[in-house]
Amino acid sequence: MQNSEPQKIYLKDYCQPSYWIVKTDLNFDIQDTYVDVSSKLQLRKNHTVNNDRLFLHGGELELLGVALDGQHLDETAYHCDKEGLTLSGLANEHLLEITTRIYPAKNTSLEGLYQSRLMLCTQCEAEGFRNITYYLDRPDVMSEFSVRIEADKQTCPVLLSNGNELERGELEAGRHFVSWHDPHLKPCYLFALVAGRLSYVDDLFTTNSGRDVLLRLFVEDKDLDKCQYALDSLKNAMAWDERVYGREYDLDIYMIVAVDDFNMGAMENKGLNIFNTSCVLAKKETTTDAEFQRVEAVVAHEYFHNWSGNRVTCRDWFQLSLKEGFTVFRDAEFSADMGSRTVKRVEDVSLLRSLQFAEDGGPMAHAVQPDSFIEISNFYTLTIYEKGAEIVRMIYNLLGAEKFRLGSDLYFSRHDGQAVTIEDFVAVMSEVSGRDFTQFMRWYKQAATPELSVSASYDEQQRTYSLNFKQSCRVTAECEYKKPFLIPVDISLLGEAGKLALNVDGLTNTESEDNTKLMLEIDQAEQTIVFNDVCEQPVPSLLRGFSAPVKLSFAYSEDDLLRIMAHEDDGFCRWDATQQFLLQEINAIRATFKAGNKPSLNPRLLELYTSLLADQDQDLSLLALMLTLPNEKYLAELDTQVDVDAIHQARSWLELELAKALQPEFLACYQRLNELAHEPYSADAQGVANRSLKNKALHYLALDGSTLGLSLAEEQFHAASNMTDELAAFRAIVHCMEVDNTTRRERALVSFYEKWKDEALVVNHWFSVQASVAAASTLDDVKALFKHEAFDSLNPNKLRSLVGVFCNANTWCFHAKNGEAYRFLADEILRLNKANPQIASRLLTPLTQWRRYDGVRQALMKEQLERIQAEPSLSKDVFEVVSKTLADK
Ligand code: B3K
Ligand code: ZN
Repeated sequence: MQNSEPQKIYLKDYCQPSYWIVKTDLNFDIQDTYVDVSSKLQLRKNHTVNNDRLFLHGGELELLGVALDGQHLDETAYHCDKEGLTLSGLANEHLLEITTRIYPAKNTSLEGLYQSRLMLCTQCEAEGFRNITYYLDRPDVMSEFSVRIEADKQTCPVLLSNGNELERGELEAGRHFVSWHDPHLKPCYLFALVAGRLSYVDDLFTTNSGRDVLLRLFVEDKDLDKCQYALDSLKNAMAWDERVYGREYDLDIYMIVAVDDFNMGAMENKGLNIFNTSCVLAKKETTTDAEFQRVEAVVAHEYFHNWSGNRVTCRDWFQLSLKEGFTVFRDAEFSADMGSRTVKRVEDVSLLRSLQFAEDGGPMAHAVQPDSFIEISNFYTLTIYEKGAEIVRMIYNLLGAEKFRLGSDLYFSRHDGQAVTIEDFVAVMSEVSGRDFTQFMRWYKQAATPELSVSASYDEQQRTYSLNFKQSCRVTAECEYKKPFLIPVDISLLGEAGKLALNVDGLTNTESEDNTKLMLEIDQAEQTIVFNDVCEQPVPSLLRGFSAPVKLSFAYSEDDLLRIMAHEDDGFCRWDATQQFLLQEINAIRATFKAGNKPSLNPRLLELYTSLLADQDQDLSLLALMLTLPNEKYLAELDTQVDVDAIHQARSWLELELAKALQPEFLACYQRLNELAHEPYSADAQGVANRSLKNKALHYLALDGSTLGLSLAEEQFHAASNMTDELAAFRAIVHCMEVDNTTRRERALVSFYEKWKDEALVVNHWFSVQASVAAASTLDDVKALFKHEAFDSLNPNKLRSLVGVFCNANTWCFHAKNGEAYRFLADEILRLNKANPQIASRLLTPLTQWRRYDGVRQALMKEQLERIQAEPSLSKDVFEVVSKTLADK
């Protein structure tokens, strides 16, 4: 435990700073082992605050000198401690000069300025700038930045910062400099600097108003052949933002730098995005379809931040979802427009329901606009991002596309160049629509997932159909009594022959001519909606398109679900109905096993799978998703007390039985689609769809360890000319632990590594596939892989591939009842606590769920959590998660 406990920061305590920083001039003098940073800050008093004291944030910095208005200050003229630098008795305007020395090569936290292979680069969001120099490191301080960088020309030929290049020149002793100016005001979290030996690929985008923008992607020499897809995605995103939101880019150059060591996906620094290599490099030989889609989405996401985040930014970090929720909504719509809308929705909802709902159900549950935090880095969560995006989606659905666009136009014009709040965003939406958002705001303020339970009754005589809605939401630390949410429920009623016309007193569908669907607004703890003129007992199709992030319960029978699959035109609902069917089946199998009996395969499920496999006219990606059983994580999320073994047993049994029973169908499907393998590769929706269904079929074919399935996999493994097919086959081989398969398995492991050992991102797959084998020996394999020549225990991507995948995606092994994996994870967290607190804290996630397991596992997890908590110098990041987790009742 720490000597003094880290303190909580509260939203209610927000106040403006005593000074603004009008201009920021930075000079970086890069030397071999250190960098000297000199800053000149033009300070101007904020007259709304009556205080002549200025506190500048600063981390562990070596302070070389301070001068005020040209006068050197000695140490008695200011106060400096490990939190920052304080000056008192200041006047209205000053020029403050500060010089610090920093050591990027020693910075393993990857926050501030650090070294990654051949370059120095920065990550400043949220509070990394304070590791570079003393500054008002808060997003409401927006300044005009000028940056000069000087370094050795051999080791650092490329010197980059935000905005436009102003000047470059040669210096003595083989050194050179480049200076940059960013005309747009920005908070320091958007500052970026890159220096190193980099190559680049250029492209061009002409904006709607006819301006040419140079697009430049910097990578290491060896990766020059993996740039074009990201550049194409960037151009698509730029055109989309012009068309859909009327937003143009605002500088002459847009730069992206690919970096190997990066804590998350990418960072939207103004004009100089920095990307994890995993989110920007792509070519078919080394990149899977899912990764292509991720590159497209992340490139777009960071680009969209140029308006939703940079031009209009957050007043404080409690408003993080203002930029993240809105930008995720924007990138999701972009991806939907680029590929398959339904598949994108299904993927997003699956993520939300398995991981965000779990977050909402655990000790780290927080509101989308939290009211307190200890370490902001812990709040880059699925709740802020994904639930935040769902809230924006609800606003979009309630307003309709046109009014929403009016709202976003007003938001961008009114708040351009400002740091604002979530309330400001909702206010424009209210203004353009005339809607009162008071109740809606609870989505931002109240934590946890609302539960919506629906029951129905049909009155044949009156020809009325009544739906009764009851909503509730669990108690969380910040709020005991949850007030009812406004829940938009998109609904259709399905008769035997199809959709019924809807007639509810006082309700008309304003957004569409279609009278077979309605957006109900459920706004009370309990309420009943009565449909008139209903001439047969219908099946309700509820939450179409997943119209609200709630846990819905309705007692659907198998027939009901089949009717939804047959008549619902909303692809999401059709997929969801198959999932419900599968969930019910898995529950039934669990119950049979529990009663000591042997389950048998439900013939109706077999029939369903057969008809799905026969119906290949629809979106094949969606079909592949329909043929995928709910994963163990989602099944765990649905259990009150998670029974890891029962989940694993039932799910594996069902998957294997389906594989055996439908082998001819899967084989026919595989063979038909495999014939397309010789066609030129394209990461477009059709290509992705074909491969995803083909590889789903291969997965089933190889599951029973039969020679047929495994030889098909081996054939595909060797013949594949793209990573999607190669990896799917590799996984099928490696995941089959049958003794007969040992030689084939080992051969595949060696040959994949030998082929790809120089491609770091592909080697990450090699680690992940091994970490996700569902076998008792996997933990030992993971430990052994730590010592592998390709593993780097400080590289976040490597850690995620091995530790992250083992602890999060291999649920059954991670929760082995000997507690070995818990101890292994705790050791890792303790090792990383100092080196990289953000990654350490992220890795804690699976342990935060300890209360949901049986007594034995709870005790084992608790023991490890307490061991972590006892560490004397715990980082704020780990402290916050571990203390909230142990306080969980
Ligand atoms: N804004 C960054 C995330 C920064 C995370 C800081 N720990 C990436 C993004 O959401 O676009
Ligand atoms: Zn973002």
